[in-house]
Amino acid sequence: MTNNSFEANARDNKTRAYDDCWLRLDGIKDSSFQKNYRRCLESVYCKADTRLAKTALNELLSGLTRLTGSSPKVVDDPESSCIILSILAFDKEIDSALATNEIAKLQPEGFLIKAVKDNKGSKIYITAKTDKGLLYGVFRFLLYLDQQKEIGKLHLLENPKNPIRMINQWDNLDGSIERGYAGRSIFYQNNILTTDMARVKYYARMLASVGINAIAINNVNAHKEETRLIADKIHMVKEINDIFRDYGIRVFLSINYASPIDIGGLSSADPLDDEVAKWWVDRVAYIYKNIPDFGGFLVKADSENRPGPFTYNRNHAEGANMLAAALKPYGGLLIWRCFVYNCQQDWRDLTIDRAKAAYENYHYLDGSFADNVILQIKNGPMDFQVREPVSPLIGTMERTNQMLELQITQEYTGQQRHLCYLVPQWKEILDFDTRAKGQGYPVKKLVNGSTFPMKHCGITAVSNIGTDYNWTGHYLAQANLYGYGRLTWDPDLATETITEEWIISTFGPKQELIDTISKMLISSWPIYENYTSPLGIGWMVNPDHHYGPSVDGYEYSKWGTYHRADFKAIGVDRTVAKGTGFTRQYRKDNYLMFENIETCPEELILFFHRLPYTYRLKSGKTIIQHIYDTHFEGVDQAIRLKEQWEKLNGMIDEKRFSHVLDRLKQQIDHAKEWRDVINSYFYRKTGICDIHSRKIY
Ligand code: GCV
Repeated sequence: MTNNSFEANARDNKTRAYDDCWLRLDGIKDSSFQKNYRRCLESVYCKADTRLAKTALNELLSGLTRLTGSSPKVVDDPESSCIILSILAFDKEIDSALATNEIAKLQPEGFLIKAVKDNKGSKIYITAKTDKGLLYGVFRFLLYLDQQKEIGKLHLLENPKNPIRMINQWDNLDGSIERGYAGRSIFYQNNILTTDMARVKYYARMLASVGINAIAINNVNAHKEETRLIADKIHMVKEINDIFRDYGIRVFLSINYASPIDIGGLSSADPLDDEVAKWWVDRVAYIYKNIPDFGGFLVKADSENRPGPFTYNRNHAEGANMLAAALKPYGGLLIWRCFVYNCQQDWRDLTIDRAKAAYENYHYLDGSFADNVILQIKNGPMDFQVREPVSPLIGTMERTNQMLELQITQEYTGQQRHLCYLVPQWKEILDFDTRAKGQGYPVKKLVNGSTFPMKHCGITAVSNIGTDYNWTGHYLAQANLYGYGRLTWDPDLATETITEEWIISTFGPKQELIDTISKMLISSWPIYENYTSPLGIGWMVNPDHHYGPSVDGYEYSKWGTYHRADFKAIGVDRTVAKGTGFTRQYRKDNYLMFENIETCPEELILFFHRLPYTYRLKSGKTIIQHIYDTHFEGVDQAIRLKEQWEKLNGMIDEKRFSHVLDRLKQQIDHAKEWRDVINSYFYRKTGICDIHSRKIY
């Protein structure tokens, strides 16, 4: 690519319309900083010419142009001062400039970025073992510059800590998005591809810039039109794959388990039926003929009325392995979701506990899955509630590939109308000690394959983006997508570090902005929890769309989502001693911790125990008083979020300032509704007054 064409690219108005995110690369504002390193940023040397190396070079050139205001030149000889992009073993002379002990530490997707000063000038090496690593190195370098950090100190050696770092789109071909809160699908409209593929490309850049390397491009609920993606609509997948390939992202499809019936003309989808297996072998061959680097399938089977192997009395290992065998010759992966539970429950039946379902359906199958099957396990045993314990499946399966599933889209956490920054929640999940082999085995060390050997593993999450001009509906919800990517790359990064990075790339380096927005973001999940669901109870939302309070919305329905509040007590007893026995699904230390009311973490106490409203928490408050207090406090905190933001008036452009302000105002109104509905419900149920005599309706 010539200098001219990347300049044209950088000027592309369409692209500019999308870059209202952390990739805006607004410029190195501090002019003295700019002056010191100017020369180094003026020339780029790159011999590697694979597809991804070209992407890396183009990203570097256009990124530097945006950052510095002028375009660097591509040089044929490494000059005295320049940036050197290199893939190891490609250019021996360049390799020799770098320390061999460092190079030895690089893994295939890792990179080394190093500033070296010699008597000829200063150079910056961006080096990797593969072109993919090089691309990640370039993005890290650009975002590092954007952080206004000193180039002279550049010395970063990073390897991703999770092999698979994935995104799940819940996009339907008609353009709708299940649980989408940021407009329509960026991929599809009216059952065909969008005309705006430039936006898809921009999304690929955003994802690659934080290290995402896989994406499932359609909803796990795959219906009629989506089923055709593996048949006459394969060209749509191919076109999307062509874009993601250039950013090192493998494309997966969510499939319909009943495809052999729905589009194959067979009478069965029984995984042990030879005709069915052969149908899939042929289908998969067809897909790989069209898309040789296709990633594989993501499957939601026997879940929420979707078809699956249970229809044929087959277990899920039998169901998954048949598909995995078809994918295996091509290196394809089969990602199988564990979100399987009885969704036709009777609330009167106290013998069923939905929380137990995933473990009951999968634990006994440990060791029976093919080596290209990965179980995708939601973080909690229920469904992305504001707070849940970690799923007991994670840490108790020793011979099965696993992936953690998180939800970036804010289905139960304010639907991108409320500010709810989820990085602190994800950190808690990743740091939860599963006790898999004793103390010191947190979730992050399970899903990266370092506790029990796994051939494939990692983290995935449901995306929160759409066609909204700002990608995520609530502008500040971009921080969730950014933070998710950074955490999948390195779950050990501190929340504060990720948050600060995002703020600087998005709003600039002004300290007051960083301090205020960090504080707002980091406090927002506990605030949301305060005015919504107390003590791990969950589910007190309006049915179907899940927005807003309805304490009994799901209480008498078929979904297994009960809090069982009556006039005396609230919560589900999940102990072995008196309840459903869910606690026993954990490793012994965790089982005992949750089982015992004294050691059960209080924020989850009503998830595990059924308690009278007069039960005293460690704070000395009764449960009922805790409910009242947190709901009043949550609203006050939401008001303070708005006040904090208002102080930034004049420091942020008007469009973003007023957009966020507007969302924060809506949040306050809605928080008041939550407060009043919850407090009134429990006041009327219990007849117990608020000791502070505040207004309860
Ligand atoms: C894609 C929850 C959501 C559903 C979602 C399902 C799942 O039940 O409400 O919209 O379906 O989880 O994760 O499969």
